[in-house]
Amino acid sequence: MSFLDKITDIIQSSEDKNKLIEIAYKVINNQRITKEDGIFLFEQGELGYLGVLANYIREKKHGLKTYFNRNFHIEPTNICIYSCKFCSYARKISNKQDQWEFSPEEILNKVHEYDGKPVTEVHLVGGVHPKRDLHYYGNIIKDIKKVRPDIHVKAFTAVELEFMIRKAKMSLEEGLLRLKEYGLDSIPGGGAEIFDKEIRKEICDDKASTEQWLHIHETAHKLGIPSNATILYGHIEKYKHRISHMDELRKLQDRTGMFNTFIPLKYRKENNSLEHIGEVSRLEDLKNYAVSRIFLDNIPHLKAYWPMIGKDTTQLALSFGVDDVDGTIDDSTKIYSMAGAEDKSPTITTEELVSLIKSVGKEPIERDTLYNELKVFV
Ligand code: V47
Ligand code: SF4
Repeated sequence: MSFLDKITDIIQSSEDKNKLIEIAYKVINNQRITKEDGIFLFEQGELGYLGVLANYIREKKHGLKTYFNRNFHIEPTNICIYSCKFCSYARKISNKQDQWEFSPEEILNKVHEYDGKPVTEVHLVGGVHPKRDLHYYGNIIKDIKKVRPDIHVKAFTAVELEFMIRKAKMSLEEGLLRLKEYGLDSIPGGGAEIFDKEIRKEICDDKASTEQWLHIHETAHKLGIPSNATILYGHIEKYKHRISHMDELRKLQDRTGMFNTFIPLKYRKENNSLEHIGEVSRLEDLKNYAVSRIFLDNIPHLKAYWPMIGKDTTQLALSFGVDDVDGTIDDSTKIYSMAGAEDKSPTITTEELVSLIKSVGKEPIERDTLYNELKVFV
């Protein structure tokens, strides 16, 4: 059965058959879908149809390859000046309960725990501490690189960067270049949340704005620093806000081409002030991955962050457009465990990750942060 027959079969009974077929034709012919098409897919696309379409794109781009890396996370502090309503982990500097800050020495000790282990990436993100500037964190990166010159440092969301550069009284370009000199290799995708101004005002009013987030990533790209992008979905946003968010990313990527991967982050409700709105279903997660894969034609990879959605949904997501499952991570991230993520103690061995991927018929590939293939597991 051809791809188009399969699609036509699935949407036999749909009233919106013609529009769905038209979108499938666009995908087959490598034509970009419009924002209206994207919203239509969210509203009218049946899950089977979306899965077939997203998987078609995934296999065209990557075949059965499924990427992961060996990484660990360090969260230097949960002290934060901002008050994002969805955040379960941040504490004000005056609120000592459940608050932490690791000293530079303690951070280095954590890096030393991986001496002799084949990790390739450290992911360093945390709260926005009122007293720490670019040089404080830059020196930490420099010391990490002294200990592990081979390791890729992916550090600081645009929100953290905006503050630490401002605190150091530098321009954005100067600040990013200085961090690059200290050893920063790439920027993670956090802090994007949702770009729509009204929704952003509602859930994270006081931190770096949409314009600032986009400008920081674009400037980083121009200076040769690649990055990732995220969306926080499943709270008070509507489908049109998700599509507008992705549209901003798609336009930026057309200009720079330096986003590596898009990471949808499902809102988790425990211990934060949006708890009353609940969480979206697994089906919604799969739908969101699929539409993301179909809409974002120019971002090469789509990542399911397994500690957030759990290992089972991650396996399913591999047939809904996802080709990357992040990494071994280790038991060191609290952002999600405090918000009620599936995995309270997110660590997985390479063997487990490999078998999780293989057991759903995909091919595990160990990658580095920039998606160079390091090892194929046959
Ligand atoms: O920006 C905070 C999210 C992000 C909650 O680039 C929450 O490889 C859900 O960006 N429910 C930071 N999400 C983490 C991040 C990230 C994660 C994994 C990989 C990469 C990468 C980046 O965490 C924040 C926010 O969107 N977050 N609280 C919550 N309750
Ligand atoms: Fe601070 Fe980040 Fe939490 Fe917002 S999401 S309060 S910026 S730690």
